Amino acid sequence: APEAPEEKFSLREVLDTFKLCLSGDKEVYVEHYVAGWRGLIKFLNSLGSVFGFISKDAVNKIKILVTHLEGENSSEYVTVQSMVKYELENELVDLNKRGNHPESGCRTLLRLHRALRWLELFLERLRTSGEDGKTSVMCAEAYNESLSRHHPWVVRKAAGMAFCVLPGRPAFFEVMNVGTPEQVVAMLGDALPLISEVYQVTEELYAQHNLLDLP
Ligand code: 1Q0
Repeated sequence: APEAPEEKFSLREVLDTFKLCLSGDKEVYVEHYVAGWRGLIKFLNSLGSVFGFISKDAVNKIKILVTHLEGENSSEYVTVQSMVKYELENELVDLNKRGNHPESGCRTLLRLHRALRWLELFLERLRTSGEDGKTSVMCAEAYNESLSRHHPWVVRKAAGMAFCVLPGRPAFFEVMNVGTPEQVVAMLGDALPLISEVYQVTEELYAQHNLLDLP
């Protein structure tokens, strides 16, 4: 049966949402950040049910952020900058240990932020790899250099097993729905600086406010 069009992943769409993420004065719009992740999760889901435990957690995080975006204080959640300011000033963040605010925007977005670093490293490897490059190895290396240090052993183990069943580079490129491998590589070249800038801006903001280790 043909896929519903809205379920079909397109790398270009994701690229466009990440383009919209940064405002002129380098604030990060939560709405577009969330939309970018939605697109990526679509992609993840198309890879099969082995990735269900990953996509479930990501969907959960997105739901939490959407609740803030649509809640009574929605105007405080327009950008990551305004969210950080609002939640810190109103003591809505658990800073040292988990407590009354397990669903703060700050700690929730931090999890996605760390995953964005994984994405950046993975896509960079994908972009520069040869035709016979192994996506499972690229993915594992990117993970080990970033997200893995924030995960307990059992999650690292499960992630490692999931990486093993990733499709090869050609199939992977196909799912991206862009065109020839050369066109995918070109588009990755366009996308990476954007993703990287969104990551850097968020990283600096979190570092400034000492939020990089939120429980
Ligand atoms: C393509 C293969 C995808 C592999 C994704 C690598 C990430 C592995 C992460 C596995 C952990 C998931 C289980 C839950 C962990 C949570 O404990 C953890 C911490 O949260 P908390 O509340 O317990 O403190 N959660 C996280 O670390 C968040 C992880 C979110 C991962 C979202 C990954 C979405 C992946 C999208 C696929 C992108 C494909 C790239 C190619 C597309 C081209 C643009």
